[in-house]
Amino acid sequence: MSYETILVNVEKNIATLTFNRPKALNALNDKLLTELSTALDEIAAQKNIHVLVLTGAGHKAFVAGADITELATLDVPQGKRCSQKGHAAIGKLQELTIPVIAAVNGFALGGGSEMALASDFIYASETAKFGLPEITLGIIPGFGGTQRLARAVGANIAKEMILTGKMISAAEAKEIGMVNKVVAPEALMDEVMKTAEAIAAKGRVPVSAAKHAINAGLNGDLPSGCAIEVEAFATCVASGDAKEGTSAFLEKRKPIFNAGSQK
Ligand code: CO8
Repeated sequence: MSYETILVNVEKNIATLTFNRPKALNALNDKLLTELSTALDEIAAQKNIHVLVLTGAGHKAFVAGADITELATLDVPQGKRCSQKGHAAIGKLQELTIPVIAAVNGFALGGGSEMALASDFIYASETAKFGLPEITLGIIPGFGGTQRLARAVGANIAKEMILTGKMISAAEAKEIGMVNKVVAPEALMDEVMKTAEAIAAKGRVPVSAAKHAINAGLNGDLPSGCAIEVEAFATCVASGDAKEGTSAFLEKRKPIFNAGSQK
């Protein structure tokens, strides 16, 4: 399916979704949120896709936030609907059973940082900049930033960033634990793809079970998280992936997972 505001490309079991409004630094407008939600449904339905990579078109921005031209005209009910629509799309991203890697290639501000935070982890180019500048616009993060940033980097750092609205460099984002890896701009997609391919070569069942157990556990206490892990582990042991992984070890060969869905 083709879209106006995003591009979706699938190669070797990895989907790349590119936010594609470069003239507006890939700002998230209403149309983009609708298309993102539809694309995520399509990606979830394709069992040959094992990893999703997110990035932004052009060299300047990942996503420079929600589209301020649309935000400027909202009243209270419209503001609520807009925030809920963003939460629904970004929540769907987080809930995908496949891993999502954000390749942040430039500005990731407001809704852009919120989108990246809903991925499973972030790689960034040295030129990337992160921030939740909403306070400067007289608003607050409305696509999950108050929740996901605090969970990712701790409440104190999240409060400082959200209350000042300051931008931070990719290196600072790595230092606070928001970003896993920082590389030269020209190396970003190669690095992300290397990691995506490493994950895509693992079994789909244990990859999604591990993601589910980590995410679900973070929303509750330790005993509940451990109980979720027990269930997810039990699902894995009976899977073809476990059969292949353990047989390969015992037969002293490399495992071949997802044989039916490799293209
Ligand atoms: N929305 C709409 N257009 C944008 C946005 C945006 N967020 N960001 C940049 N643009 C546009 C600019 O208006 C400009 O358009 P034009 O060429 O037509 O004038 C073009 O992109 C290029 O931008 P600049 O000329 O400003 O480029 P600079 O290199 O000078 O600056 C910056 C780059 C620093 C990224 C700057 O553009 C900027 O500060 N942008 C706004 C960043 C921001 O405040 N983001 C947060 C938005 S609010 C948000 O995300 C809330 C999410 C939750 C919403 C909940 C729903 C209710």
